[in-house]
Amino acid sequence: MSSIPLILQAEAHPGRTAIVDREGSHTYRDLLDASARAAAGLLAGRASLDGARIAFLMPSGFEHVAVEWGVWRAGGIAVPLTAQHPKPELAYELDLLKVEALVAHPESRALLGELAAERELPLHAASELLRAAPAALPDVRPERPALVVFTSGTTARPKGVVLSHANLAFQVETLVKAWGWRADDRILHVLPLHHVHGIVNVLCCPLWAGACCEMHAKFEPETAWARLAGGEITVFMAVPTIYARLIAAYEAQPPERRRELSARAAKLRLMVSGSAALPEETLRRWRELTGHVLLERYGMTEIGMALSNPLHGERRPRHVGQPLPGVEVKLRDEQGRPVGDGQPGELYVRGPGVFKQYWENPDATAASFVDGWFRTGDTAVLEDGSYRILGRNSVDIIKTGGYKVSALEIEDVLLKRPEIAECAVLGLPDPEWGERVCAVVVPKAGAAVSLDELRPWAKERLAGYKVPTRLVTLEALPRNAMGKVSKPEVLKIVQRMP
Ligand code: MCA
Ligand code: AMP
Repeated sequence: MSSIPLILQAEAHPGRTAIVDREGSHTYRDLLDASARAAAGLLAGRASLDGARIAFLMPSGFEHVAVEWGVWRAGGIAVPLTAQHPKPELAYELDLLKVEALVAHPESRALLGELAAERELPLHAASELLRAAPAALPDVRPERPALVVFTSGTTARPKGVVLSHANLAFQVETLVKAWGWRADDRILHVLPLHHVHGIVNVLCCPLWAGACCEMHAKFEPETAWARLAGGEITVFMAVPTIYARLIAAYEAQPPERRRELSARAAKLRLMVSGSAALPEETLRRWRELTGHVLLERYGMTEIGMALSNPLHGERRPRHVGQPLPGVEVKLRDEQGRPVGDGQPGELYVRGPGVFKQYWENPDATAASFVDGWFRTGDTAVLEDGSYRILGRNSVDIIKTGGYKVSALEIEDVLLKRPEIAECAVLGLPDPEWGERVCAVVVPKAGAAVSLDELRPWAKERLAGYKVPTRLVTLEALPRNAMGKVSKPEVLKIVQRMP
């Protein structure tokens, strides 16, 4: 008997299809059976994993979910890794969390094998775990930690956000109600599975509702269009960059195919955008193409979703709507005083979905809460009953392709290059990526810096979306009266350049 809310929900509809992936269709019964076996394999005779961290690197699909649920059912904390992170970044994550074991797919076996061997950790093959003999499983209480997701902050290294089963259950249940999830829904899943958007909104919500999640290992615009037009998908959710890519792919089609895509996409029940500001032009064009006014919502790794435009009713452009049921929000000025309607302030959030702590980082945890309210670091304004996000409080946080990136983390890596004396990393506004990572560097005397040399080097140390795509060379970085590099001034200089 499990007390994990998501597992209890799944037990209510064993015969329905839970997941469709490149291997075929899998029912909820298949998922419950495979995850129970994975749990037994991980336990290997113990009564419970007691919060041990188990990291796994698997392509999106049934086995990924079965391993994740297996970790949960064995009483462990799931740590989904991503192949986009180069080895040093994965090593940092494993060491920070003191991971107990790794689970690999054949595609990730070589990489995880090295990481496991270097740390003398056990490495399980997912396919073997999923065939382990069943065993008694522990009763995992909802308040137990379920998941660690990494997020970049204004400090140089990413922090691990710890989410409990109760946090996840609240986050999911409020969305299932607000967005009218039904058992006969089918969602197209094209997002990465190491972030809340892909884990909670697009995977756990359908699995809570008894619906079907069609999982694709990678977003590919033509394939996604074929599935959106295939007649089976009822719900789609993505980051603004993906909608921009879909629009570009649509425009490359001949007129007859465009008409067909438009007519078929119009039949979906719901299309949602989030993780970054949705440009008005993307919203307008998507409406022209499909008839759908994208439902924009606002969330964060630490809190799940907080604000959402309504399922029924006005979805206002550039706005993210109202608090979801059970979520409280307020706006505060820099001194922590309330601000009036129409005035910008920092967004604070409270509710059962809000995480309790960053992994073994009490200072960062304490700094992000005031009287039980989580400080998001985003500035927002309330206008005629709907919130609008104005941006991040810190220039050191970049949002690119829906990923949150710390400029300081990239600067730390770039400063290891022998030819770079100083650097400032910035997010440059970009219609496709939201922001684009730009490195402004001062070369050492007599040295030259080139983007062509820098990129492959940086790719071995930083995830692809963190690798600068633009390089600007200056003789010196502008400084403020305190002698610190002034990023607003750097940005002005870069924006004046051709
Ligand atoms: C990739 N490229 C980029 C970037 N990323 N260029 C500039 N900026 C970037 N950020 C380049 C690559 O270098 C490559 O170029 C080319 O684009 C294709 O790279 P690829 O890796 O194939 O890109 P992709 O796979 O098409 O990725 C685009 C994507 C992806 C699908 C939009 O970024 C994505 O899945 N984003 C979603 C992130 C997400 O789920 N965030 C949620 C976190 P070249 O070939 O020249 O090297 S936020 C969250 O969870 C909160 C709770 C919330 O509110 O939702
Ligand atoms: P992450 O920390 O990766 O979970 O990303 C959360 C951040 O993404 C938030 O703090 C916001 O800055 C941003 N974000 C998410 N949704 C939206 C949205 N609809 N509009 C603007 N920014 C958003």
